[in-house]
Amino acid sequence: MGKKNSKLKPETVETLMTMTYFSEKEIRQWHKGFLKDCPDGLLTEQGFINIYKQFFPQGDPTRFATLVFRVFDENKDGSITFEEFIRALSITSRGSLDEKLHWAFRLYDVDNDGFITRAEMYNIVEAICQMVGQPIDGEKSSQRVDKIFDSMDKDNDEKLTLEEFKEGSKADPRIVQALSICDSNN
Ligand SMILES: [Ca+2]
Ligand SMILES: [Ca+2]
Ligand SMILES: [Ca+2]
Repeated sequence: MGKKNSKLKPETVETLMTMTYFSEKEIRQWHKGFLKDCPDGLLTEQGFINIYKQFFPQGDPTRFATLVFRVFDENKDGSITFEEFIRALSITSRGSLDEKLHWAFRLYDVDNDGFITRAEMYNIVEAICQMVGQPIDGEKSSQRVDKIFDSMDKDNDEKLTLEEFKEGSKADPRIVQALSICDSNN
């Protein structure tokens, strides 16, 4: 398995160039870095969590990293290939607002049923607060999540469609910065 992934075939680079916003040079550079961390070409869930831990030493990013992992792992086989990695990276770093919001929607929609529920929204916000080491301030934070959820849920059916989520996020960018909800001081 390792052999197969250790070198980027020219046709793979071609495909990735059409599927991402990266140049050939960038793709090759990312691939080099990817192989350094994952010599067999596969990023596991634990490896993914460990990367987050380097960036958030003051909190516990395990839960959030696990949630992000499932969005990266498109075919749900339990590991991230370089192709999956670079596609997600392309959207989250250079994608259009619509692409980023669609990606965020998939993150929030933990059970993949095409809707975000109130519980799913709490879940993400809590995971983010844990990651930055800020215990969620129960009442205040849930009030804030409720407020965001209610303003997005135009038809009041207690679930957000992709459309509602996109419209709501454009009207209130706070949701894409869920971090602000952790901070009980503002
Ligand atoms: Ca996979
Ligand atoms: Ca859902
Ligand atoms: Ca709705």
